[in-house]
Amino acid sequence: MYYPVRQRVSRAYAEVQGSALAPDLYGYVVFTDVPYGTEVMVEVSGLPPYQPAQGDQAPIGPHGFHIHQHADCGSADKPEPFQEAGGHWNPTNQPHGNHAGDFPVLFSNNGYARMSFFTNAFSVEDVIGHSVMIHQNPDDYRSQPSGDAGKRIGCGPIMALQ
Ligand SMILES: [Cu+2]
Repeated sequence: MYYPVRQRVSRAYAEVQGSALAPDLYGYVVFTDVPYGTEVMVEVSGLPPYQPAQGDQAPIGPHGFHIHQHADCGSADKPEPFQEAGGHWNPTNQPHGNHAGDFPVLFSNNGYARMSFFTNAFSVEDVIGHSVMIHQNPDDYRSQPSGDAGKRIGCGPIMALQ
């Protein structure tokens, strides 16, 4: 059996920059059109050190990870960074936990994370013009509207590739 390589594969790319809360954070997310959906691959370094929960303070890490509405990662230095990116991208009007851009949490390995996963919740084209966002705290996949994932530490506008 012969398996032809597809002539046209769509990809999108986001370069992730840290906010003042994680100034060394840097990395990328690649979205690739695959059979039945989209593969999302992320590689980042410079995540903050893990801190366990203390009292009513949420743990730092693993990190909530989502698609947000706007491809605008301005105000990296404000106390509440990246507010320009808006709230969660939620094209099908679902509760948080089932937003199209609700991703698995990102686990840090001494600041480094690498993860890939599959989703059929969107195509590559759908996410262009939005942004990826990494949060300080874990996502509980329950609190509305954004999983109580805390402040925004990394952001990248999603752009079409090639
Ligand atoms: Cu988010």
